[in-house]
Amino acid sequence: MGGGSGEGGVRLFRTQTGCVVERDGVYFRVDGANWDSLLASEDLAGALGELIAVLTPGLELEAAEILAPISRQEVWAAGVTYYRSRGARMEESKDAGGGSFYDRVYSAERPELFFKSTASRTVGTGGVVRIRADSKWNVPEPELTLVVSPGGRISGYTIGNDMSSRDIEGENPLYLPQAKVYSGSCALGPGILVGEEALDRAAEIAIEIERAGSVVFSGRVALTELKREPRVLVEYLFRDNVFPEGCFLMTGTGIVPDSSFTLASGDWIRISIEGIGVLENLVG
Ligand code: DO4
Ligand code: MG
Repeated sequence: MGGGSGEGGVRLFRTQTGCVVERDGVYFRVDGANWDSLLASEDLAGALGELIAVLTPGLELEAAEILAPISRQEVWAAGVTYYRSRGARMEESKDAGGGSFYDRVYSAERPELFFKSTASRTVGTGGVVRIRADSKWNVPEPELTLVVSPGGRISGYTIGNDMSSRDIEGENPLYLPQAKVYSGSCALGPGILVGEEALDRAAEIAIEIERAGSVVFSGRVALTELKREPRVLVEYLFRDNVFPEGCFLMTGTGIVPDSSFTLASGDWIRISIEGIGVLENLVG
């Protein structure tokens, strides 16, 4: 199977034929389970444990069957949470006078949080992410992404790609929503690693971009470089906001290619985090 990581732990997948749970490399199809109801659970690990206790294992799951793990949830994102992101934003916006905003937000108590996506703009593993037609400088942003319950609990983790138009963002920080939110600007997947404690906080995020059979960019960063605690990011997001079906919160990028790099149509982007799996997308 292409979707799971085959490692220990429980992973939940949204597929063309319903919800599938993987536990220690064994797959269970959870007939009749509703994705939004599962993500609204305040104890996702417990709910899945009860469901699979009465199911027979032995299912095969093809990577092509896997859908983006999102239905009615909103996707939000944190920014400038790694030192590398702070430096890259200051550099790209220096002519617009935006440099000091990024420096200040990196060390401020309140994090940068912005609305990123809905299901209609989001693709899963194997899907096609897009470059804006009016942009010439584009990068993927590989990000650990929190799956959060309506009560603000971290139910699990997935991989996110916060596709970004650096020329639009760099021209003026007020253009951020246009640089970040457009059709095909977000990828999530492959599935959800269930449980707040399930993630090895010493794990790394790795990315590889392949063009015409050659790797044109690769990078990795340890999650220990993330400046802010995931729980604190969630706490700020939930201040005066309600998420009846839960939500996703991208935690920011620690990998930014050099200024000479831009994505091209036909590139393959592969982002991996140990324990969660690999999110693979074609640039359309
Ligand atoms: O402030 C601009 C966006 C930052 C961002 O998306 C990131 O750091 O990942
Ligand atoms: Mg980002």
